[in-house]
Order: sequence, then structure tokens, then C-alpha cells
Amino acid sequence: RTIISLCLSQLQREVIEIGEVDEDYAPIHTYQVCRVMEQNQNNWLHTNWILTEGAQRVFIELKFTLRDCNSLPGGVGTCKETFNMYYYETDGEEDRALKESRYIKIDTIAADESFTELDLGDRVMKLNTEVRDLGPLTHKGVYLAFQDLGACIALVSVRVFYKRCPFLVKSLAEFPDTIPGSEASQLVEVVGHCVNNSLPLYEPPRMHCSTEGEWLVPIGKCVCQPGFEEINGSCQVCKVGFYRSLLESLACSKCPPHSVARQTGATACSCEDGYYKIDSDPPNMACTRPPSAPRNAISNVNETSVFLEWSVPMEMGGRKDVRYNILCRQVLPDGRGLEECGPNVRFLPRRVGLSNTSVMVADLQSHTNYSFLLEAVNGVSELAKDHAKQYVSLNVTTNQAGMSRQICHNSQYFLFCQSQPPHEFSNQHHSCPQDSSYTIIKSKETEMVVEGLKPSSAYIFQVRARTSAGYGAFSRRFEFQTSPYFTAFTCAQKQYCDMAFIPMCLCVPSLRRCGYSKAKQDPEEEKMHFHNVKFPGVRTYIDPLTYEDPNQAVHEFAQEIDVSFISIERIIGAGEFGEVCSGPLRLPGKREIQVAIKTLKAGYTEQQRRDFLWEASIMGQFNHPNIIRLEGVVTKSKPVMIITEYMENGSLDTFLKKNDGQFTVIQLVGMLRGIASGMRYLSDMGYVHRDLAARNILVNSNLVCKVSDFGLSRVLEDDPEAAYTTRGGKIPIRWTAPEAIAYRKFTSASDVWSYGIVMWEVMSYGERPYWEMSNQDVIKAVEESYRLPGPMDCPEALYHLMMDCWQRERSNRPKFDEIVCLLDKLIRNPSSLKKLVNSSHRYEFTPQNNNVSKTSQSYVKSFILKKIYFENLLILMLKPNTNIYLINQCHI
Ligand code: ACK
Repeated sequence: RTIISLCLSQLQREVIEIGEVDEDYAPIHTYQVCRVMEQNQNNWLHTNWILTEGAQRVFIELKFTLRDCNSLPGGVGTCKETFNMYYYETDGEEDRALKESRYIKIDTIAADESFTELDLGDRVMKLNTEVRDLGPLTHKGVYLAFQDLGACIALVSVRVFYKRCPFLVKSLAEFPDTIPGSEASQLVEVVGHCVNNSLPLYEPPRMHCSTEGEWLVPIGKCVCQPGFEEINGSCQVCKVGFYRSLLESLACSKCPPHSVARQTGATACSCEDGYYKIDSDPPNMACTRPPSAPRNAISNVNETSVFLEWSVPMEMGGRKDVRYNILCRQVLPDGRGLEECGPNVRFLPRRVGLSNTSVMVADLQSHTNYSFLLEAVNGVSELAKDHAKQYVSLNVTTNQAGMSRQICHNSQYFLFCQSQPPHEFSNQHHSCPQDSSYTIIKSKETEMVVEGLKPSSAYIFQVRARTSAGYGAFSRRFEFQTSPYFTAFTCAQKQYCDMAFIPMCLCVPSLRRCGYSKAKQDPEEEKMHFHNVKFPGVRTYIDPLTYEDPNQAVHEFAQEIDVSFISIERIIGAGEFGEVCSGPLRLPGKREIQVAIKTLKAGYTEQQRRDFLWEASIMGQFNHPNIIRLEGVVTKSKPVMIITEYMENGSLDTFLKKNDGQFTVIQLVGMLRGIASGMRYLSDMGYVHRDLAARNILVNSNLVCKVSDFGLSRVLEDDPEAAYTTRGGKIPIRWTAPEAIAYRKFTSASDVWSYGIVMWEVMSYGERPYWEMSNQDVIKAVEESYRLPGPMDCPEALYHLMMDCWQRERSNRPKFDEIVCLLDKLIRNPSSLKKLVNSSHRYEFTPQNNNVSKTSQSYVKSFILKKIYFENLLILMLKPNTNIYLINQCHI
């Protein structure tokens, strides 16, 4: 508090200045007035001009005594028990201050205690203390004045002061002496400055000065700058052999192994000769060196493949980031030396940067000598230029090539038969039935399109190859049926020959053929051909379960992102494991992008962490415009996060409900095409989604739909739609094919069924499949051949496709590539979408089942909200916006 000096002078002579002593005989000086018996009193006392020194609010403390009017002899008359206090602001001393009219009233002051004659006799001073504050003040100074209107008072003291927050040093930051603001609860923010070799940590230190003159709410702080540490409130330099590099660390630390600090005040330690550090190594990490060579290398030759295996180096160089590189050299005949292996040799999983201690080298030449050099490297190998590379070498000789490794570069023969019933066929001759017509087409290409086929007709296709050694056997026979829509068929084939030049060819109908195949072959057999035969260049999905250590799977497929590159800005939803947020991702050297951030909530178990990161291990294997893209994972800090591309329009079901009726049919078909294309990619990769539904599709700002939710799609624990079946598994009943519900037969064909349901969801703008029917009723109805009716305004061609996806026999359902092709055709030819499902076809009971009446009863019941009987009429209240038609009045 700062006391402002003042002295009082009277405006009128009635106020008497008296020098007295108090009860302790200390001298006191009072101003008194006591003209209680006289009318019209107006006695003034004013102060000198008080310089307020910049204070915007001043406090006035008054001490006074006041006589109780009731104790006065002769009645109270005009006696008063209060007086008034006034002020007048100016920038300097003024004569006008002596004019009463200029003053502004501060308050009327009453006494808490008044005294009587008795008190006087006892010499008891009943001293009152009152404090008033005044502000906001805008001038340099102020006059105060006291007005008496007929009381008996003695003003003993007037103290005028203001409050200030005093100079302060806190957490190495200095805050200046500060005058508070003028408003009662106002806080004045003051930025401190770091003293004594200190720096602000994260942000400049701040404190807040209250009107009470107290420092409040400290924010930020200063810490000693690198090379210094805080001891007893001041920054002391680090000693020799010690360093401090990070503002966050408290004290100087001893240099880590193989590093030194030769001077005081070191901010980092330098590596001893032969030891190195890379920028990403933390400062407290020891300096390291390159590893020694791998040990115990062995090889295992299998035909023209070699499996190489080795043990970790004896000396890892002090680092954990050891990787292995393979140098492959072919030994040329006749001592002509060595030649680096060409690009045809395949290394699985790769040639350089291997984290495991084994590699498979495939597609080597048969009966050839090779020399392999295995090298171990780590993060500092690049820096250690003087360090001689250490290899271990292995010499191997390949054997004869097996059946399946050499690509023939000769002619192929494609054979087409138009056939009715399938006949037994031999491998030596073409197998067209005698009564069928056939065509042989010779081609050097490995893919061909056959057009002009008859719609809805059966065909058989085989292929054989010819090399310089002669003809090979015919391939396995592919039977297929052209659809009502497609009369073109593409066959692509890959063929492999063994070294004896007997061409044995495998033919794979093109994964991209546009035929609407209804092949009768066993789907299991078909799958074997599509998925289990791994052709070079066809990528397959790797189940993270095949990794002993799930963390390894995550880091194999997902990039680790430093959390400092991510800013969390908004929470956009709640996921199974924690919040889903969004914000910008700024990777160095890349343009900033918006991302979705799935977080793992605190307090998770190791199992939950694994389950959470499972999704990243799967998603990281995919790269397709209709599959949600994984940007990376954050596992080195908490919370653990999965970072994916950001999809502005969120999940498809909610998006469609929000925009009911807003899109053209072409836009909706475009969305469906995208989903089918994503699913085609997944099925080509051999991945079965198991939970394909509109809620698991995300939509971006360009209406591009992407398949997401690979989380626990294997067990579906996270889908609120998933219900327990009688067999104990959890399944989203409404989206799942009957065979998957009944005996867990999940295949790409069951994904196709779900895709049909997604089509229905899209065309009905997010309607719930089977509405409010119970799961049990849905299972029963589907079993009884009931299928969802065509959504309102749905093109017939799309509804036919949905119905095909819901074929009971899974091999009769279209494949995803066929679906993509059909949708492409529809988009190219919009008039094919003009014909809408008419109202009588907006239901579907296939004639295979005679239980129509039973089914229809339970089906119709699901639309009835309320039954009202009115006289002899039955009124049914039906659900709004549903496709209702009358099947049979009697049944209703
Ligand atoms: O329907 P939504 O808005 O879309 O609410 C859910 C929520 O997070 C919980 O899953 C949204 N979401 C999930 N992944 C993404 C993403 N990559 N981009 C945008 N939103 C997302 C989802």
C-alpha cells in the first residue's frame, strides 16, 4: 500500500482544529464540529490537492468519533449522525477546488459506534473506522472534502492510499512493480522477463496483478538455458563432463558413455573417436558405432529359390536399429567373375533394410552359382565412413526350376466352347462337347477379350501354351455363363513352365473381366485359384496374427509419426478405444493435410493396445483410392494414436440421412461404384471385411466413398450392430449373408451380400435395413426367401444387382469386379437407370419358396405402428416413408 500525503484545511471557521492526546497520551490532531442545536448547518473541510501517482483506484480510510443525538440534552432538534464525503479530480492545484459545487459525492458516512455524555465522562473514545474506494480516476490528482450537516463529529485521521503489486522474482522471472486496474475484479496481465541465464519454457512467463495488490495466476515459467542448471533460485553453469541440452531437464547430466564435455557450460557432449550419433538420437543416448557382420549365415536352396538365414552380429554397436542388406552376385561361368543379380531376382520381403534375420531370394536362374554378401548396418553406418564394412558371405548353387517359376514367352492358345451340360474332359485335348461349337484363338498376349457372346449362355474356356518344346496340356476348365447384361469376357492368364519345357499353364480368368460370371465351379476351388496362387506382382494381405510380435506387424506396415507433427483441434466422435479427433498433420517436407486421429484412452491394457493397433497393421497394407488411407501411428508417446486421412463428410449412413433425397441417381451410383472398387481391391488382396455396412464407409468432401473400419472386423466386437448368434459369435445380422450367420462362412461372397445391403442403404438414403424387425425375424425372413423390397425411386438395374448379391447360393452372387464393371456401364449409359422399380416390384418373394403368405404376414406386421378398430373397420397406422404395398387383403 502506498500512503498519499495530505493535509486538511477548513472551508469555514466552524470546524475547529484541536490538538489533543489519546488515552495513551500520544498527541492527536482532530477536526471537530458540533453545531447540533443550530439550523441549516453546512460545514466543509477539504484536503489539499492529493497527487494520485498514476493510481486508478484509491482507498480512503477515515477514523472519527460521532456523538449519539439521543444523548444530547434538549431533544435531538436538527442533530445528525452522518456526514458526507466528496471528491474533485484535477490535473493540478486549483483555486476552484474551494467551490463546494464542484465536488462529487463519494458516500454518506455513518458511525458504527456513537458516544454519549457518559462515555465522555469515562474518557472512552468510540473511534469509528470506515474505508471507501474511489475510481476509476483519470486525472493526476484529487481533492477530498467532508460535509457536515449538523452532526457532532471529530475527524481523527484520513488516510489516502492505493494498492500495487510489488516487484517480484518468481521461477527465475522478474515482474515489475505494477499498479492494478481500476475495476474491482480486474486483473492486469504482466509479462515477466527471464533473468540470470534463463529462458522462457514453452511461453513467456506471465502473472496477473489484482486490484487488491496481489500477484495471481502464474502462467509459464523461466528455466535455466542449456548448459546451466538451477541451484538455489539461480542458474549455475554445468561442470566439465556434464551437459544440459533440453530446457525441460532439471539438472546437468553426466555425459553418456563414449562421449565427453571438455568445457563447462556444455549443451551437448561430443562423441569419442570411432563413435557417432545421428540427429534423431536422444541427447542422453550413448554414442554408438556400426555393427559387426552377421553371424552363422546358412542357406537352404529350393529349386531356384534360396532361403538365407543368419544370427544377429556379435557387436550391435550399442544401437537397436540394426538392419540387414543383401548383395546378390551371380558367378559367371568360365571364371569370368561375378555380376550383380538382375532386377528379375525377387527378395522377400525385400533386399535392403531387413529387420528380420532371414530373407527368401526367388526367381534365380537354375543350376547357377551365386554369391551372397550379408551386411549388417545401423543408424550410424552412414556416418562411419572410415569403418570398413563387415560382411558374411554365402555361396550357393541353385537346382532345377520347379513347375511354376519360368514364364514362357511363347504362343498361347485360347479355346472357347459354347456348351450346354459340362462333360468330362481330358487334359490332352480340348474338351468342348461334341455337339458344341468351338473357337480357337492364337495369341501372343496373356490377356484377351472375347466379344459377341450370346447373353445368358454357358461357355467353357481353356488355355494351353506352346513353347519351342511343343504344346502343353490344356489348363483347368473354366465354365461360365454370360449374364443378361454382358456378352463380353476377358481372360487373362499367367503361365509358368518348368525347365523341361513342358508347358503347364494355369489360367486365371481376368480379375478385371467384365463378364457377369455365374460359374458353377466350387467357390472354394475358385478361391484357391484366385487367392492362394501367388503370382508375382499380385499383392496379398498378410494377417498380422502371423507375426509373433504384434508390434512388429504395426511397424512393418505403419509409419511412426512424431506427435509434434500433429495438432489435435476438434473431437469428431467417439470410437471403441477412445475419442476420434481431427487436426492438421505437418510432416517435414510435406504439405500440411487434415487428418483424423483415433486415440487410445488412458489406462488401457496391453491387449487393448494390441487390438487398437491391429487396425493400423491391416490398413497400412492397403493402398487404394476407395480404402481409407493410413498416414501412420503414434506409439512412442501417449496417447497412442492412429492417423488416417480426414473424411469431411463422416460416415455414409449419417451423411445420407442428413441429405435425404439430395443426390442424383448418377451421384449415388458413383458412390456405390467407389465402394465396390474398394471391395474389389480388398477381395483381390484376399481380405474379407466381414462388416461392410454404410456406417463403416466414410465420405470425403468430393463425395468419394472409402471403406474403413478394419479394427476388429475379424471379430466385430466394436460394431454396435453386431449381435451374438446361437453359435456364440457376434455378427451384424442385417448385413450378413445367411451362410456366415449359420456357420461363419465368411468369404468375399459374403462381403458381396453385405455390399447388396449397402446398395439398399444408399438408394434409400440411410434407411435401416429391415426397419424395426428383430434380428431373429430378419434371419427367419431371409431364410424364407424374403428379400428387402426395392427402395423408392430405385432404378430397376440396381435393384436387380442387389437381388443378385442376395442369392442364397453364394457362388451365384456376382464378384466385386463384375459389380464394378456393371456400375461403370450404368454410369456410361444413364438411360439404363431410367426404368425404376415399379411399386408392385418393390417387394420380392422369390417363387422358389411357397411360404409367401407366412412371410408376408410377418413382413407386413413390421410396418404397422398401431391398429385401431373403428366400428367394423380396421385402421392401420403405417410407418412413414416406407414402401408399402398390398399383397393380399386377407393376409393383412
Ligand atoms: O459419422 P461420423 O462423423 O464419422 O462419426 C464417426 C466418428 O468419427 C467415430 O468413428 C468419424 N470418423 C472416423 N474416422 C474418420 C475420418 N477418417 N475422417 C472423418 N471422420 C471420421 C466417424
